[in-house]
Amino acid sequence: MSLTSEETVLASLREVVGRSHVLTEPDLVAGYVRDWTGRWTGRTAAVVRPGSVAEVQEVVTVCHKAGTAVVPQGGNTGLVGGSVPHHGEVVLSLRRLDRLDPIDEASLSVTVGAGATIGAIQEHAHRAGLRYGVDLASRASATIGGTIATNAGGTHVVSNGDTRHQVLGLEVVLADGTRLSRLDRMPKESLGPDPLHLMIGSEGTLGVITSARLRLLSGAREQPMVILLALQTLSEGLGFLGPGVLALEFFDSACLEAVIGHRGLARPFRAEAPFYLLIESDRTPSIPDRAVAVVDRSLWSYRESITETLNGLGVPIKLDVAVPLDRVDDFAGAVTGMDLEGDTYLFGHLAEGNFHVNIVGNRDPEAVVDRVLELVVGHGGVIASEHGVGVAKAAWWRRTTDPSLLAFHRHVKEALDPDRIMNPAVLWGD
Ligand code: FAD
Ligand code: 2HG
Ligand code: ZN
Repeated sequence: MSLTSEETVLASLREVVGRSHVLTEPDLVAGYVRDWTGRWTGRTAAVVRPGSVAEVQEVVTVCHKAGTAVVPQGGNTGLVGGSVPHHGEVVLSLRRLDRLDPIDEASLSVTVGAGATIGAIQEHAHRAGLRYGVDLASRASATIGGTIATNAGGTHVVSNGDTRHQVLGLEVVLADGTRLSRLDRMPKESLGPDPLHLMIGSEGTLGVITSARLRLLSGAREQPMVILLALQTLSEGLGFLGPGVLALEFFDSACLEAVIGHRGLARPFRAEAPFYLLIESDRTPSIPDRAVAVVDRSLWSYRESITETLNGLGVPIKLDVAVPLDRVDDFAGAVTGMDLEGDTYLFGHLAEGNFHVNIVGNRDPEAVVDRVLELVVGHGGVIASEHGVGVAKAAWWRRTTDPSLLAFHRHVKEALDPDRIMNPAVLWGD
């Protein structure tokens, strides 16, 4: 943008949302241009904070007319570099759209603004004796808009499904400012394809999610059983899959040592093991004699504090991948056997074959990404399991997506965002 056109755009944006909601001072924008891990820092002329759907429409229309690119942003907890402006895009923060409508107990659903956090939605549901099905350690900041845009998974996919399974209706603003709403869908409809489903997992590249109607689950669970086991192999852990399992999570001994050393958590086992398994279950699983088990709700802190702990050790290179369940041992062995010129940590959502491969200390992220993703593809896995593609895996996504499917994605992008103003660095960027 030339300086004159930048000033004109900023003046229009101030008219739309008010001067105090167009942030331009470096210290005010700093938290919006740097990603949660610190791996990516971008730049922006402004962070715009609309307070209503109408304002979102006007902001997007101003940017569309000026040819100014926009990065929608929720809690900025994304881990693939998709939520920050890489090439000077305007940041469109949705955090002020945080309304929580009253819960509809008859249909077990609730409509919320895109900026509502997962934690706030969970509390709101809990007060009515209900639950929201997706949970993740970033719940205090991650927004419903961001989790829909990435189709976030989290810790309870094995029992509740991922974010896609919770979405009953959406409202979005498209790249030209048009508002589409399907918040009021009937429980049964057969009215042709629902175009708004394309927004789930679109990572801000097709439009801005402004509201969502969510399915809620009945019966707040008071005290499911939480068990921590030491394991020799991951496939041993998969043996616990079955009725009543609400979560099946693993981490390796490097993760355990890190959380003990840096978070002051007590050592849960005397003997060491290569892997640890956390099971949350409605029923008591049968535990083999040779496995050591500890039963306590606070055990979740071992698993949930890994990400924050690793961030304290350096800027981690994060690879969120999944392999078929019958390949988990092979993959774990192969990735730990690689010299990635840094410290490798493995943890993830075992029930889905998900691995969060984190490498701390390596200074060549591109080379590490290539080597690990090559291995994932060689094991018949997926290169992005729950965090999205972002910029971190954009080239790999284009290379590994079936050509006919990629052509479909290209048609959709060209139809909905022909001027490429919606988060251009993500999926299609360099
Ligand atoms: P942001 O980071 O702000 O944005 C993420 C992407 O969504 C960007 O591409 C952005 O452009 C787009 N976007 C955001 N809001 C909108 C909107 N309203 N409309 C259109 N596009 C939008 N992820 C998991 O899946 N499972 C986990 O278990 C998990 N645990 C985590 C634990 C920690 C400690 C941290 C820091 C992160 C974790 N994450 C996890 C990653 C992250 O929380 C999720 O990716 C989450 O969905 C991002 O939500 P957000 O509101 O922060 O989105
Ligand atoms: C988790 O499962 C999150 O804890 C974060 O998806 C994963 O930090 C990571 O790599
Ligand atoms: Zn995860």
